[in-house]
Amino acid sequence: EEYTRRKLSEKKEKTLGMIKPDGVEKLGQILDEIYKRGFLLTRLRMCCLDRNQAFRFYEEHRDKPFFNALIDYITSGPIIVFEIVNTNAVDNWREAIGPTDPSRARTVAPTSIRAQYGIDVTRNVVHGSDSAASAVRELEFFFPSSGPMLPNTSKGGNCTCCL
Ligand code: IDP
Repeated sequence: EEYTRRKLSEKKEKTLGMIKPDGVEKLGQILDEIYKRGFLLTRLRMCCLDRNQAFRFYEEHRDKPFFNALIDYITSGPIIVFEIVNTNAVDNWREAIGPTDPSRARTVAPTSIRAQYGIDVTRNVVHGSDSAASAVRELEFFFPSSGPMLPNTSKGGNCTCCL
């Protein structure tokens, strides 16, 4: 019974991971962190978000006091987004990245990615969907099952990933 419960809870799941603009500068180290934990990356792309796209991606936070800082940050340079397929991918990836605030992460989860590479509560290097429902929405945002992908040229060529 315990075995069955564990196997059922280990079902394969997908989540969206993101290396944020400050993380792209530490790309090699962060990819090492991902691979040493055994995460399987099945789709991956680099792109830049313009402000409208960033508003849509983070719309649940629009009334938060940190919203403008978040939009400035996430549009400040290229990002790398990927689909992770893993057992309990949503929870396992959230655990790997650690708490939102890197200084708190350094206390409660010192080996997490945010603890090691995060700068402050805004510039926390990585993102992970916070639920299975968010994962579906966020994967569809970056890897739509029909229609065009988000163009990576929306900044009119100002962006270092679409020169
Ligand atoms: P999460 O990324 O750990 O799920 P959320 O609360 O969903 O955290 O916030 C989204 C992002 O907004 C964070 O990853 C971080 O970049 C930024 N953020 C969250 N809380 C604050 C804050 O209190 N001050 C500044 N930025 C914040």
